[in-house]
Amino acid sequence: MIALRAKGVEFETTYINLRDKPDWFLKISPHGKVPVLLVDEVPLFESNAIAEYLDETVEPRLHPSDPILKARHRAWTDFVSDFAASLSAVYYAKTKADSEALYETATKRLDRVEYALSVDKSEGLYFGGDKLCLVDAAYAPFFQRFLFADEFLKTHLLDAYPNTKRWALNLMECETVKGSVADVFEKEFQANLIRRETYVSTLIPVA
Ligand SMILES: N[C@@H](CCC(=O)N[C@@H](CS)C(=O)NCC(=O)O)C(=O)O
Repeated sequence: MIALRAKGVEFETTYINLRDKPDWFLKISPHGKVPVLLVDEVPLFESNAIAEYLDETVEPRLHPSDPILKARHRAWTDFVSDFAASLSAVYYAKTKADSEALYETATKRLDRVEYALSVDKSEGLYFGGDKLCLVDAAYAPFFQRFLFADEFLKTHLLDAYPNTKRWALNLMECETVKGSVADVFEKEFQANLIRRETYVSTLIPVA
């Protein structure tokens, strides 16, 4: 969604209930997961594959043109699944103790992101400079979720990683990122945390 918005592509979004996936969706999504991008009736799946397809076909390019830098951006984009899994484990934990026990892995992954920023980030607000790149598009959704949960969990995990924290906060201020989620995002995310009986959901004041 962020890559589509960054490129100014016209697209239509259909949100589905992941707890009750419609048949038409199961037919087009090989793993039953979102996102899926339908291009001329052909379903593309896996965020990175979708982002790469968009980058090859639509201007402006969000990957750097230099092949070495592009390979390094791709490598950091590949790391997002490990990174996201470690942060989501912290806020999906069912007890305070379980959540805190997961800080260590999250810290190791944050350490790698801090390293990525120190060696491969361009000057500017985002990973690729003052314009979003595909590394930004890959990480932003996970920072969005973690920062929402962390308002209540108060892990302070990002405090030890100043470059990561600044990057995450810059992404949260970016209109392309902000507009990439539905208006009900926070409400739905909170409902998901409650349904999963997470520790963090017990800390969120009832509206
Ligand atoms: N590696 C996939 C992961 C996609 C993924 O895990 N999507 C989640 C939502 S963020 C999903 O559809 N979960 C539903 C399910 O697994 O049933 C990608 O990047 O596209």
